[in-house]
Amino acid sequence: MSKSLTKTKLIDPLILSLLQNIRGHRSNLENLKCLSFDPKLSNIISNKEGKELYIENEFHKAKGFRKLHIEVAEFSKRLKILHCVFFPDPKYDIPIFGMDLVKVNDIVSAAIVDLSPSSKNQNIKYDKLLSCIDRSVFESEREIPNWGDIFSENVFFASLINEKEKKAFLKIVDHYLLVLIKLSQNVSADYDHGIIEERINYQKNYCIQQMKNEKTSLVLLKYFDKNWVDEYIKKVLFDF
Ligand code: BLA
Repeated sequence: MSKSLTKTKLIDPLILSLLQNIRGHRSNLENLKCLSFDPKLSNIISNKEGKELYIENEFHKAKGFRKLHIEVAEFSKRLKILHCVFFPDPKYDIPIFGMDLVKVNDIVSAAIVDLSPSSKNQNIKYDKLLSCIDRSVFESEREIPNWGDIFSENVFFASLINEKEKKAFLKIVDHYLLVLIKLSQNVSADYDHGIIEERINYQKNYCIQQMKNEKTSLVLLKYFDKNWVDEYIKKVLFDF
């Protein structure tokens, strides 16, 4: 049996806490099912010296969500990543949950979480639930790059330096997920083609913009050839 990063002690404690939290919320979704995916993509391992690589992917769907993706990755034993996007089913008025945590050695250089708009006339009701979070403990909030116009006004993006900040980030992720799960439990499917089409286009645009983040591809290109990376980004991370 292959060794699993998330089932051994190898995993970073902050990433493990986030992962457990996300999985806990995911388990509250109605009609949760595994998505069938190429098994070659669920566990990607290389032990080449200096180029060690470990990627674990989980793919599910649920009522209101076409794809719930969690990825845990470790590159060359020093770069650790937790990536998660919950893509809503376009029939439902549910925002896109996205988070990314990038840890280089012991520093969390990037911690980002958002419930991003999935249409123009999004359920405005969730704005207030997010804007009330306390950001006062964070010393290094970061500026969203240009491609990040897909994120909501309540996107959170910072480097995490101390334990207090790491705990506070965990709480923010927990809160955003709680809001997401509640929203998804109170919403029913729409059948208006115009609305559904608009939501599809929003998800396309979300993916197109995420693909402009060269930092994702630059890491992968150190371990895989360009074709593989392009396919992985288009089909696994940001498909539409
Ligand atoms: C930044 N993403 C990064 C960085 C790396 C990765 C190395 C630079 C860290 C830094 O700026 O401090 C790499 N992220 C990856 C890789 C994967 C990954 C290899 O997920 C997966 C295999 N990125 C996302 C999602 C969001 C996101 C879902 O995948 C947000 C919801 C955001 N990542 C994001 C942002 C930055 C980033 C905003 C900073 C980019 C910048 O400042 O230029």
